[in-house]
Amino acid sequence: MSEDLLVMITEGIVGGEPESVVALTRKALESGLQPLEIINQGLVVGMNIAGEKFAQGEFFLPHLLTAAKGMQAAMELLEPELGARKQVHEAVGTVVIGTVQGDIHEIGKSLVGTMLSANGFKVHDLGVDVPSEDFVAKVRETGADILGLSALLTTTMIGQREVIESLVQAGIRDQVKVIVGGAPVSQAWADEINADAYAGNAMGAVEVARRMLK
Ligand code: B1M
Repeated sequence: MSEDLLVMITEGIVGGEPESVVALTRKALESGLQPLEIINQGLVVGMNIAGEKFAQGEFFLPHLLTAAKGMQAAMELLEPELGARKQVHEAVGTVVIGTVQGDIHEIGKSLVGTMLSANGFKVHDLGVDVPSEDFVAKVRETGADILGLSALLTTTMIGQREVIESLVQAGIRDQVKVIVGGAPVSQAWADEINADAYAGNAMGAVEVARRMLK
């Protein structure tokens, strides 16, 4: 039954049916499935299939947009369940996060921000297509412990290096730990651009962030 629901959520994402994805997500929560199970085994599976179909020329941009719409609508239901809106009395640490300039992929970055926030971090989410100078300014303003840089395109990964260089130029590189992530990003890339860490997914980012602040 639960597995059927997850398959139906995946199909709803791929089929471009945001309303049905929301209804099924609600049903999945009511049936006792955990929010992270719904995300990783239902929604993300659908997003990956949509991405593969796009790469093969079977899907076009509007298909990706409706798939994203479905996932974002479902996330509105799931975020409160992840504890993101829980009152945190004493933040574990402060994080500035965003998707680098030229890149408008939002969902993965938002999921990372949500999971950090659910785990006690104070998160300042700058959104997508964020210029290097905005990251630098926000790190300065907030005195952030961690800067999270997301990039989903091979052509925008370079933006992560640019932000790190901007931190160096601003003289604040040693004041903040930089975590990089996103589908084309790897540990090797993180090493190459002198990031402090790479995380492959949202929970990985939480673990890395916790370890950094120990
Ligand atoms: Co785009 N897109 N897209 N897209 N899109 C990809 C990324 C692509 C792999 C699809 C494909 O061809 N198979 C491909 C990139 C190829 C490449 O460069 N290697 C691609 C392309 C080519 C493009 C355009 C260039 C298409 C075009 O215009 N011709 C264009 C670029 C626009 C731009 O940014 N300038 C484009 C546009 C779009 C939409 C706007 C239509 C839409 C985004 C809508 C939105 O976000 N509001 C979109 C979508 C939806 C996708 C796919 C299908 C799904 C992305 C997603 O949301 N996944 C994607 C294919 C895919 O990834 N399978 C694709 C779900 C999300 C939960 O996962 O974002 O990977 P993800 O995040 C994960 C991890 O990566 C990691 O944790 C997250 C949670 O586990 N992570 C971090 C992410 N950030 C992190 C930061 C961290 C740590 C971990 O620390 C700070």
